[in-house]
Amino acid sequence: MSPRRAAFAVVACVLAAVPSAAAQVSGPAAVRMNQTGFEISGPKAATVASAAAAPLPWRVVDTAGTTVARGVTTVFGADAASGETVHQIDFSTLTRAGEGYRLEVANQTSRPFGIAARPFARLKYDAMAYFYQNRAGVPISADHVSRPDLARPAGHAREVATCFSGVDQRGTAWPGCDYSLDVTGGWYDAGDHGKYVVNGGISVWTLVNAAERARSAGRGAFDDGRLDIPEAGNGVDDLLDEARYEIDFLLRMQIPDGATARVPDGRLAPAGEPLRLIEIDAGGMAHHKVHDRSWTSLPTAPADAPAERLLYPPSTAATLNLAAVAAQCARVWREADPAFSATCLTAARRAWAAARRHPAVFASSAFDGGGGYGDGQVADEFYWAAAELFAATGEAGYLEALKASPHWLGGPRSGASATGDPAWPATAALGTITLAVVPTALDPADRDMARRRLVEAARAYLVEGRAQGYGLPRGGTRFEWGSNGALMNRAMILGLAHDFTGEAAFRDGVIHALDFLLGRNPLDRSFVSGWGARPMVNPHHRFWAHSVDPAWPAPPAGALSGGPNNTAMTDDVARTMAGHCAPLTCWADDLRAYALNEVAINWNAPLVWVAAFIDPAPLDDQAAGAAGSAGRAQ
Ligand code: 9MR
Ligand code: 9MR
Repeated sequence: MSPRRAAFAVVACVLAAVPSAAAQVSGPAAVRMNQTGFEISGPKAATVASAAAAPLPWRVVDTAGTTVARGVTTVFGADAASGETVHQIDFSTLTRAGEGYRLEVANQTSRPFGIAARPFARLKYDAMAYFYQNRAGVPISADHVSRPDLARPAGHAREVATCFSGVDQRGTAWPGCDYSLDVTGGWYDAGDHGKYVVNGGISVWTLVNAAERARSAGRGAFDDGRLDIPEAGNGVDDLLDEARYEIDFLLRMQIPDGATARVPDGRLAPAGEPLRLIEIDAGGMAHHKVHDRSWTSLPTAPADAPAERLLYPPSTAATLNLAAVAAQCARVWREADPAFSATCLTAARRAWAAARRHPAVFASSAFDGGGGYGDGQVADEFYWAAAELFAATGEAGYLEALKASPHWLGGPRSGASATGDPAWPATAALGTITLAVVPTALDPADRDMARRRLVEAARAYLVEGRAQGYGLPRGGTRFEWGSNGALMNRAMILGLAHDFTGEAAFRDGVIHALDFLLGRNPLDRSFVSGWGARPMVNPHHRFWAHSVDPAWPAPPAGALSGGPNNTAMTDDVARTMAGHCAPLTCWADDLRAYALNEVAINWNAPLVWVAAFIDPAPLDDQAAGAAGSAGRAQ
């Protein structure tokens, strides 16, 4: 793959003609509800648009036409996020399992829905399949995918890359480096083929946290052999196997001792001006990312990707992501694989030391061919990494660093993400979660404080949800790129609050977040491929590109769309919608709409966490079904 061939990729922004009505889904219904259905004893809610000022009678009828529940709506009124005037319906009192129910209200009838013991049992597995199918470096085997057309040859089978050299988009001249790293493997980030340490970090952490929770709950959903991956049968939990596939890659992104690098000097140069570079001893730091020299077009199969792959300069944020997940790895694999655990611990310590030496090396986003993932605030990454290193080692030095941090025992709002959700640039809550759930030498009072902070955040999410006509546990009218992923991160905090308190309202809040994803939204869409009557079908993805060329596969089930975005409407489709859509309707099921409808590891990972929280048992667990509401008990 020469740089010369990469020049052809400048056509990246010109896509093949996209069929105007790409989505093959049925028309919208007036009654919006979770299209997958409801748990027997779980909350059951729907939203219907109506300007009626008084409550409206509703009823649920079964397939025989018998009324099985009735009541009146709650008038919600004007709902700014959807741009509608709505009523809410709570039919939680209906607890009889069945199929083909319909909810009738104000001359409107919902599509048929079911009530079942475990409607979401499969979701965690579909959501996990996303990761195997986006592996770089190995063929995706027909043996492990749900349809033959999803199989593909290995992409970037031997990925040996050197550092970007040349002049970037803001005029900074980068010298390159005198080494190459073999960075084969890991997952592609999203619809593009970039691999970004910052986003890999939060995604791995979330999956490993889900694996630990599953193991401590003793329900076995991710035991060896439960996932359809090549490693099934190796004696290790499959969720850990999948996470390790990314950890192995992240470890490869660490710079060898003795290497130097030229990096930005940490001062913020005015936009458009070249950065000032200084030379540093870079051993132990992590390269921020590896990606194509310039954007490739869609579709592009990973195995045919034409562009040269390059390492981009190291950053403090990437180095701390590596420190955090490598420390988590050292702890979690200690018994399963002591040698791997030791490798992880060495990498984590080296990364921590390197980040302390160079605490203000920020990634520049002025490169073509990949996402930026720039983050100018790394106090939260320092805190997260210190928490993981402390949990792994119990050493006093890391505890001192934790206590000195502005984020010490801080909840999700600590870390300054705009919405108060954990996110790739806002990782403080991840550290607090680890301190709250992992047995460590922490003073129990401090551990309790960490839990309290998470519970406080979860309570605030529930309060916000009451101000939404569609019930999602998030307030306001500003939705960012990847808002569905943010919603799943909130649902994870709600799930933890349920673990800590046992309060049913927190679990109900998780269901309300899933309700939104799976159909209770003003578009009457499910944002998860393969789930619900009107699923997302046209993601921004270079291989699952069926909507632009039928020769390419449609997505497998279980991929989560980025979701409504009315704040960063940068792609061609979003641009034409800007100013014309109510906040929660600023979305399109269109491959071209990467700001609205991309799929990504950091959005699917919390979907896995949440789906496993709601239903932690394997599919064939009869006891879980008989229990009525799988996963309700801790
Ligand atoms: O395909 C790219 C997607 O994965 C990114 O999220 C997005 C934003 O960084 O960029 C996409 O690539 C587009 C590029 O930014 C501009 N030209 C069109 C590219 C393909 O849609
Ligand atoms: O998820 C990222 C979002 O928070 C940013 O606003 C956006 C623009 O910088 O980039 C998103 O991440 C994309 C990344 O840059 C490239 N791969 C696809 C990611 C998801 O769209």
